[in-house]
Amino acid sequence: MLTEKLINLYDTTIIVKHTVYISTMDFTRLAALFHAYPMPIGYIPKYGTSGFRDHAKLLDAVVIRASAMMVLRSKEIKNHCGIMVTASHNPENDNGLKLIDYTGDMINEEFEHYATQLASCQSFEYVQSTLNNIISERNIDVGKYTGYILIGQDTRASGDHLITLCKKTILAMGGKYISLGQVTTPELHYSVASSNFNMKSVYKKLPYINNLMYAFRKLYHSNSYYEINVDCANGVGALRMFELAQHLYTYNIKVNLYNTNNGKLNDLCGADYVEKTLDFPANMHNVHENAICCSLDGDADRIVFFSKNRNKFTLLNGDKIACLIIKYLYNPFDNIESETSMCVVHTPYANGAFTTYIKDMFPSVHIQCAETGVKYLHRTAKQYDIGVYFESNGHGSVHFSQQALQNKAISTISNLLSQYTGDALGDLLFVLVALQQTSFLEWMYMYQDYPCKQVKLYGDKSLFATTDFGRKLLQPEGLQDKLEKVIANYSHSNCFVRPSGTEDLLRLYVECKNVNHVEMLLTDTVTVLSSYTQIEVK
Ligand code: G16
Repeated sequence: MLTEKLINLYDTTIIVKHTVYISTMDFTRLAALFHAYPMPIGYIPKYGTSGFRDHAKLLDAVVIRASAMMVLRSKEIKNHCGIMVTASHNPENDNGLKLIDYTGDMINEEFEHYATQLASCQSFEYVQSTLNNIISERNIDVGKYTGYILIGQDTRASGDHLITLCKKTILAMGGKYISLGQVTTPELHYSVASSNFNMKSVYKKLPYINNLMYAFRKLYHSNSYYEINVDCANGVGALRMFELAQHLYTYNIKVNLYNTNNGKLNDLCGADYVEKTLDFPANMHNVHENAICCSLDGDADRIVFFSKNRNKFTLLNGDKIACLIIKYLYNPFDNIESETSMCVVHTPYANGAFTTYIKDMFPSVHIQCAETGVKYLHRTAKQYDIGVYFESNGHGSVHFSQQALQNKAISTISNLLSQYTGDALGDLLFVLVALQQTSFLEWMYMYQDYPCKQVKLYGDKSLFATTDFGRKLLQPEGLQDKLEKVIANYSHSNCFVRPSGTEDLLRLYVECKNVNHVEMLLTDTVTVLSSYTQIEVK
C-alpha cells in the first residue's frame, strides 16, 4: 500500500514537473516490481507472431520486462517508442503486448531477441544483467535522455491492470509515459511516428482521424450515395468508427455500425471469425443482397469485406483487398518512373487463384511470399518502391519508398495506407476510394477462390516447427514426408499445418481445385497428424 502511494506520488511529480537524469541505471525500483509480480512457475513466454500474447493472468511479469526494455530503446534512440496492450483477435480473456519502435514500425529482430531473453530470465539478477548487457552492447547513455513511451490499450478489462504495470515500470526505469488511453493499434503506431517527426519539426502531423480524412478528401470525388455496414468486433475500433462515420456522412456515405461493444469482444463477430467461419457476424445475417459489409478485428488493424450474393455469404479477404489496391495503383504507377518496382507480398494462406490473377493481370508486379505475421510482410514490402502486402486474414497495407513518395498522388495515398502496419480504418477508406474506379460487384467477381478451408487444431503445438514460410514441417521428424504422400493423392492441392504464434493451437490450411477433395484431404491430414499427437479439430 505504502509502495503504491509512493509510486503514485512519484508518478505525478515526475510527469508534471521534473525530468530526472541519472547517469547510471539504478534498478532498485524495478526490483520491487519484479518481486511483487513474479513470472508464473514454469511459464516461458516467447515474443511471437505479433509480440507477447497469452491469458491475461500470465502476463504481469512479461509486461514489466518488456516495458523496461522499451525505455532502454527510447533512451538509446532518443525518440518516443510505444507499447500497445492488446490481444487483438484473441478471446476476451487473453491479452498481450505489441512493441513499437520510434519509426512507428514494430521493434526489429534484435529487440525481439532481447525481449525473449528478458522474458526467460528466472531471477532478478539475471534480468538486471540482461538489461546491463543491452546498455553496454548498444552503448546507451541512460542518463542522457529520459526515455518516453506512448502507451495505449484496447477495450479488454484486463488492460487497466497491465497498463498500470507498464506505467510503474517506465517510471522505475527513469522514463516517462504518455498515456493515450483506448486507441487502435494502428493509431498508436501512427502517434509514435508522428510524435517523433514533430519533435524534429520536419513537418507537423495531424491527429490520426484528421490525417485519414485529409487524405480521403483529396482522393474521393464521388457524389454517389453509399451505405456501408461495419462489424466492429465489440472492440476498440468502434470508438474510432463512430468518429469516422460522422465524417463520412458529409460525403454521402452512410455507415451502419454493428457490434459496438454491446457484446463480448471477438465473440461470433470480428474479422477473424468472419474469415475463418465464412459466415456473417452476429447481428448482420439480415444485410441486403450485395450490401457492402466489413469486419474489423479487436484492435482494428485488420479488415475483411463480405456481402450477401445470391443469398450466400461471400468473402472479400486480404487477397481481394490487395488486388483492388494493385488495380488502382497499377496505371498511375506506370507513369511515375519506369524503374519503379512494385511487389505484392502474401503469406502461405493466399489462395492459388489470387496469385494466378496477379500474374495474368499485372505481369510486372513481383510476387513474394513471407512468413505469417504482418511484420514479416512489412519488411519484405520495404524492399520495393511500392510494396503491397496483405495477409488473407485482412492484415496489411502498402509501403512506399522515399523515391515513390516524391510523387504527389502517392504521397497523399500514403497518408491513408499506414506506413507502419495494417490499419482497418485506413484500408476501409482506401477501398472506398478504389471503388470509384471498380464497382463492388466487379471487385467481388475479380476472380473466384479455389475451394479451401482453414481449421484450428488443438494439440501440443510445441512439437511442431516449420520452414519455407511455414509451408513445410521440420518437426516432428518424418511427418512432412507422410503429409506429402497424402497430398499427392489429390491433384492441384495445397495443404500445410503450422503452430500459431498468437494462440495455443495449430492451424491447418487445405486448398483443392476440386471442392469435394477439401474435406477428404482435411480428414486424411488430421489422421496422419493424430499419429504424432492427440488432435481435436475446431
Ligand atoms: C496477428 C498478427 C497477424 C497474424 C495473426 C495470426 O494478428 O499480427 O499478422 O496473421 O496474428 O497469426 P498466427 O497464425 O501466428 O496465430 P492480430 O490481428 O491478432 O494482431
